[in-house]
Amino acid sequence: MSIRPIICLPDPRLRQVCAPVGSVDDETRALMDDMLETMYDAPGIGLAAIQIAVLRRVVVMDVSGKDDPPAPMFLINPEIVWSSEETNVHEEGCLSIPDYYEEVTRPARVRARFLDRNGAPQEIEADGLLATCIQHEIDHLNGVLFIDHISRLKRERAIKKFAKAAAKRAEEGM
Ligand code: GNR
Ligand code: NI
Repeated sequence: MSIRPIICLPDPRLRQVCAPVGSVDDETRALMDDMLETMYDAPGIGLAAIQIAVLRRVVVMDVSGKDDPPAPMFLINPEIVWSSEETNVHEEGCLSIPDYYEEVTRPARVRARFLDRNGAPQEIEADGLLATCIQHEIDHLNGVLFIDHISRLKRERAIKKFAKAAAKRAEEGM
């Protein structure tokens, strides 16, 4: 297992659409083990493979509380098959948009279908933080970031801030 570097805004790879996993094999499981270690190290409650520059439809999550035992989840080719009319507002952050937080409105409950670590089909119904996190992660697989769900003014401000920081780093590196 190893911790992999997390790519950040404005890296254009974050805007790519990820390809489905054809078969869940040892390579997929090794990728998920690296993702889980990277996520716990960050620390975060979810991580999509695209965030470590692997353009595959693979997600790991753990929304257990800090005083609870770890509860890792592995989602391959996840899809939302139902979402509630009722919405929920939750403050979101993203390991690929460090130190930036905004409230996002999303469906309060969703049902998701995915393949587990063994390639077996699963379906779960989620609410609360788990529902928010699943939607945030599935967005990543489609090149969508949580800032795409906030006002255009706030989004453009955030993008500009990260573009400036990247330009400054590039300049310092020259
Ligand atoms: O660690 C994370 N916390 C979080 C908080 C609210 C809504 C979504 C998230 S996911 C985020 C980790 C991440 O960037 N996953 O893609
Ligand atoms: Ni994220």
